[in-house]
Amino acid sequence: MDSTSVLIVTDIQNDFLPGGALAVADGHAIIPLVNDLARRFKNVVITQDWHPAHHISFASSHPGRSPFDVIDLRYGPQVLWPDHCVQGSFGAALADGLDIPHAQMIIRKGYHAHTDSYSSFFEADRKTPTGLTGYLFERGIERVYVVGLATDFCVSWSAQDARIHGFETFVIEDACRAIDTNNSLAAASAAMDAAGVRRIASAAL
Ligand code: VGL
Ligand code: ZN
Repeated sequence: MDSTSVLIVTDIQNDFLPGGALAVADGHAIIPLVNDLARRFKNVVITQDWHPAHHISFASSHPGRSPFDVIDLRYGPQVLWPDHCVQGSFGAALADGLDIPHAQMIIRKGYHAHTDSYSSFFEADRKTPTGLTGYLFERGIERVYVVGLATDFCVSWSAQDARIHGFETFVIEDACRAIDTNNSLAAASAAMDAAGVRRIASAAL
């Protein structure tokens, strides 16, 4: 891929793999494909979900609530999750099988105790930037390809935000897996289509 394209490898961390705290079904299955795709990109950014203990997105922080409940927070609806990707924990580490030594940047997100961050561009309040936009602009990036976990949360929100910033944006669907709670995958797919995100298969690259 030319130097104006970037691959964003989203949240391929132990907690999102089978056996992890917020396991995405079949999440491990994408790793070989992601490694292969990454070799074809000069520019690769890796993202890492990175929460403090007692993060606001954890059901355990809300007495009486269970994982996958949805509550209203000051910035909108928030799905509550099992404790996951706690800073410095094994679950937050990048998956062992990920083999992308030439990745240039690892961006962490979700580190503010009171705000979640699915997207690698904006936190869930939709206005606090992570800094990734400036990084990509300064690098002259025009096209963003997104892979990883999970399709219906961090991948979808990142892809929609990439469109907001004017990047031509692709989600490589066979290099992603979904959580799919409360119809979230269908909703995310429709939202990506409406935002002008192109959902493609790796074979089309
Ligand atoms: C994610 C739920 C909670 C994701 C992160 O990476 O898609 N999903 N935190
Ligand atoms: Zn998270």
